[in-house]
Amino acid sequence: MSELPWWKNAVVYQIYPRSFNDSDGDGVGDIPGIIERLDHLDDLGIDAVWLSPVYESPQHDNGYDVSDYRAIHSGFGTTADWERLLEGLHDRDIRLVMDMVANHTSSEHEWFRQSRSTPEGEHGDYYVWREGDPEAPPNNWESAFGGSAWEYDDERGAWYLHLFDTNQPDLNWRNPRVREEIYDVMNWWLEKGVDGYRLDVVNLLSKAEGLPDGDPSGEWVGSEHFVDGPRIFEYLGEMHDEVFAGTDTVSVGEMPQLDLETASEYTGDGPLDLVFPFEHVELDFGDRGRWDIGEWRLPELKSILDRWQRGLDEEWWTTLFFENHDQPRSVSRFGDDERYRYESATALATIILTLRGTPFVYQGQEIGMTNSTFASLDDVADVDSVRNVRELIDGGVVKDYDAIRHVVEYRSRDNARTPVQWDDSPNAGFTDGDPWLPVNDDYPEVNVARERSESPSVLAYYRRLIELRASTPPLVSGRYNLHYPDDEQLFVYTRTGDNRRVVVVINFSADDRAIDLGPLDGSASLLLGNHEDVPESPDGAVDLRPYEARLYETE
Ligand code: TEU
Repeated sequence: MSELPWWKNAVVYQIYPRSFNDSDGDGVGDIPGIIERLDHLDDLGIDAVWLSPVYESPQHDNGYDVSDYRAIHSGFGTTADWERLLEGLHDRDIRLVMDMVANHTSSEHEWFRQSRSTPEGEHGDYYVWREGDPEAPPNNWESAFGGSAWEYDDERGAWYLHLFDTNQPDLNWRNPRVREEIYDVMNWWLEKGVDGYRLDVVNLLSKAEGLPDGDPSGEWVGSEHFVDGPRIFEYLGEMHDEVFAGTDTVSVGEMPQLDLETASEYTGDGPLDLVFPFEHVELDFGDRGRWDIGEWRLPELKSILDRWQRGLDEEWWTTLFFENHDQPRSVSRFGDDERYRYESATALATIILTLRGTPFVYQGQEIGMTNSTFASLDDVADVDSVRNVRELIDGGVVKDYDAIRHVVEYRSRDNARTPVQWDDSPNAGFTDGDPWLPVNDDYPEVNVARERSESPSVLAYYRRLIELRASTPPLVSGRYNLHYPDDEQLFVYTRTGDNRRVVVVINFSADDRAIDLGPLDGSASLLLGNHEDVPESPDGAVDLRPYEARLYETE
């Protein structure tokens, strides 16, 4: 496997620093807190950490609003702490992938302060400004967080574009100085030893010439004019040449509304190594899109994953994920977080860690953390949820919070952001203070300490699966083949290497299910399963229990 770049062999673990571990009792996670928990990552066997933004930030969007790209957010620690973290990770052979937010900055960034106060100055053209009637925004584009994507700035007497929060003005990528500034920042951290970047909303950098109105009936109005925009390949090609070329790093582009064909242009011979597609986590959108719950069925999930698995050519490589800091907890969403929490969390782990691609595991996923409860809108911290829900209430689409609470508790990004549950002490061992977002009530049952001491446990299964993946070449680079595509319960596929084949058999349902593994009989041996008492070799018809997953190896 030595010819593969490291990131094709890697399992990546995402840390959302605010919610990982608090070392100083202020209720907010921090870098020294991460350092205290490095052995947890080491035990898990992961190869790289993707660290959500730790740069200086007023934290309106928890760090995705950067006010100084070269400083560590004071609430998270110091540059010296960050250096200790890097060293601690590297000592354990774990790489560090930083998060780069290049589409926008915080409105408190010095560039934006200058830009709004001195239009004719050096930074005047760093953002997307339009003059005009203070009552009428320049076009009908919408912010991802609800409402117009434009804000009128009294100081400059002009509108600025913000595809996200009003505190997150979009940078003007047409300006070559802006592009250079970002590459400089990226190179600055690379010189400090980071191993790559996850690039926030990086397919939104190029906005269509003239900023034309979008189709008003679109799900994200205007997106056809800024998703994969006209100059995006030029910008990312330049970024590749200026930053990534000749380094042993990884680049992962986060890309809303990405389709498979465009994805294949971004990777392979394209400017990036990897992309995050979202089709499979939009499967359960309802009529009102994200702020509604739709029915989803297993054949549909399989069909989306299958298409992205097979990609367009041999070189194709993708990311594998069910969770991140923007997604609800997968066991609550796709599994059963009550009766079959262990079983369904491990079935999901099996999928993420045995498909073709680079798996990304989000903090807490490895212990089967679940969605939380948010009794009122005051309990919701996430700017995206708060703004969108307010808009739905103000627009009369829903009567009040109670009418949409079930959707918030299903979908809100805060579900992923409740503190990691380390043990059953107060606040789950996350903090000695008052946590910035309440700990999920289920922490006495769901926590790392308990998962370490109990058998079976979600954590132990993740650990074994990660180990197995690392020692089983077909699980990394083997060909992928789906069986039973239309079956409503079974998720079965093979990963075929040069002289070994792994068969993955999952009963992704809460019912018992028989499957005929006759063709495998005798010659197959069990590699791993998430249930006890599994025969070493399948013998014709096999009875699978709810959410049972098994991996067999055959010639
Ligand atoms: O997210 C981009 C993005 O598309 C999300 O806003 C998404 O629409 C939403 O989270 C629902 O899934 C990235 C970051 O991951 C997110 O945390 C930031 O808020 C956003 O960019 C702005 O930087």
